[in-house]
Amino acid sequence: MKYKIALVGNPNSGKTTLFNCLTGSNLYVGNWPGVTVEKKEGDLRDTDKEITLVDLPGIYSLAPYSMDEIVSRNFLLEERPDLIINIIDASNIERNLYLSTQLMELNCPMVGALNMMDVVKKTGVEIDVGEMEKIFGYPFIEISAQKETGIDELIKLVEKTVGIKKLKDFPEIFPAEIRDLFNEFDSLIGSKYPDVLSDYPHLFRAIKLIEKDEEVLLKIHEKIDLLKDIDDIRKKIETVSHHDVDSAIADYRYRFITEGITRATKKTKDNAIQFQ
Ligand code: BGO
Repeated sequence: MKYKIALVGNPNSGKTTLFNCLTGSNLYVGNWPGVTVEKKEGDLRDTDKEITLVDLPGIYSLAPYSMDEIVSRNFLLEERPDLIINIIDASNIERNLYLSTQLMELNCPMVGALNMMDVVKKTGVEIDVGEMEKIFGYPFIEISAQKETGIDELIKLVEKTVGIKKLKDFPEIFPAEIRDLFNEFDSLIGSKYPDVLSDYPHLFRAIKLIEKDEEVLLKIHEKIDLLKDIDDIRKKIETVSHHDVDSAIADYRYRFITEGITRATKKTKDNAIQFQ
């Protein structure tokens, strides 16, 4: 069995450094089809399994505003990797976990590599990875790609996790009344527009339609009824959240992250620097 896994993370999270640590020989460098964005693939080292690691362009979110975001998200949606390694700059953990909350909606098994732990430890902050797993629903490993610590443990975790068919249920990021609206909208899409993005993960599809994501709208532009249904659900979300839809969705994600990080981290020194 051959596995294809993806390395996904924010720009400057240490992705290139980690990619080099994780891969041995057999590196393939090319371009993503149709664009001048570099594509790197390599075999995961020190494993008996056949695992190819694909380095996706660094991104802050799965919004389609840059070519890097479009390339990364199309790969995740169309190629469906067997596993995502989500690299997180742990010295900037809240901002990096924003992308993670979106990756969690892709129905793909995931492991979290908390990078820059050498920097974090110096600030006197400890991260409880067991607690992180309980809160976020996928396992985490502390690493320093630059100092090459935690890499063997990460490879073992990837080996153990890849190929697992039964996904853990990722936690609920949104409050119940918002989830109910997403579900109501998802049912409506399923019954009224069964051909619309039918191969997309459901929650991702619902949220991207509700956000009027540009790439998604391009695919449904002729469906005037659907656009009206999207406007209706947007109004309901605005009524419940008292915010415009985009801010509401982003706020819920950040609230979930902030609460999670408060539970999973502690300061061990008085002069510990606050996480951003
Ligand atoms: C420079 N710890 C520390 N301390 N730094 C790390 C770690 C880590 O675990 N991992 C990566 N870095 P990329 P993207 C640099 O290049 O892999 C550093 O964008 C410098 N360069 O060394 O490129 C890494 O692929 C001069 O830093 O990230 C790199 O995701 C001075 O984080 C930077 C200081 O890593 C980004 C740093 C000329």
